[in-house]
Amino acid sequence: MAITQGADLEIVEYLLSAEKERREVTKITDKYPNLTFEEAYILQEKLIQQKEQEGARRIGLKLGLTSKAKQEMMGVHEAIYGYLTDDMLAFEWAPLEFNQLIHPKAEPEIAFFIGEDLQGTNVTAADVLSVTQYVAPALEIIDSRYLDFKFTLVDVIADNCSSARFVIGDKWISPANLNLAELGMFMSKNGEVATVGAGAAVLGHPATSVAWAVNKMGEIGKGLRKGDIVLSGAISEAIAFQPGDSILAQFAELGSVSFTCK
Ligand code: 0L1
Ligand code: MG
Repeated sequence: MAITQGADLEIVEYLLSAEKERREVTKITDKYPNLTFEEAYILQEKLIQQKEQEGARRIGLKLGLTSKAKQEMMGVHEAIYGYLTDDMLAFEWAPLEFNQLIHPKAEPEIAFFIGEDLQGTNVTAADVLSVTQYVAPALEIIDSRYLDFKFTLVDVIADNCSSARFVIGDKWISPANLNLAELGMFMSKNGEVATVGAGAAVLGHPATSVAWAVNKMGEIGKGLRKGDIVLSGAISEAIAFQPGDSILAQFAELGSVSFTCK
């Protein structure tokens, strides 16, 4: 163990207070350079349990580092996952308050609404699609608690994969007749196109990304539950925004999702 007993709660408190007080902190591997992946996921779990004790409810999962470009940038070959809680849910009609965040960025994603429990270690993309009731356009707002958004893989896992908020559009449709890999998307800021991409940017297919997370969770006896929302991973790079900015992601066939920031 790279972290001693007691240090885990200290780390959780360190990250949670940074989030609550909206301030950047130095990454935890500066103090614990030998932290392992397993320990980072344990820290993430403890952080979410602490949020639950404070009244939050787990409502799903998010994938991170799902593009080859981002994995290469971080020098890794695997995606990561974190949890969504109900206090992260933001709405198209309610401006996002910048002063509740540190240095947010928006990423376009495809959200999956899971209609049946799904657990295992050999789960395929087809299995994921068979339990997916709907897919919908989504924007994730990431907001790393670390200084300048700089971290190692274990840092970001412990920080619940930079998750902060997410917005889901109002068009929820069955994935049965959609080719999610070929689904095109552009994201704009204040009416100007900022990024473009397609579903295939997410590990080849967004359902493959969700299957990866289910298998990874399966190794520790966890899985998806009926009613979970899953953000399958970013279709393009994230873009930073400021008060006064409007962000929109427009997906072919899936419609659009947007928010404004005040
Ligand atoms: O959701 C994401 O893809 C972000 C994962 C963490 C990496 C980052 O904060 O850029
Ligand atoms: Mg994301």
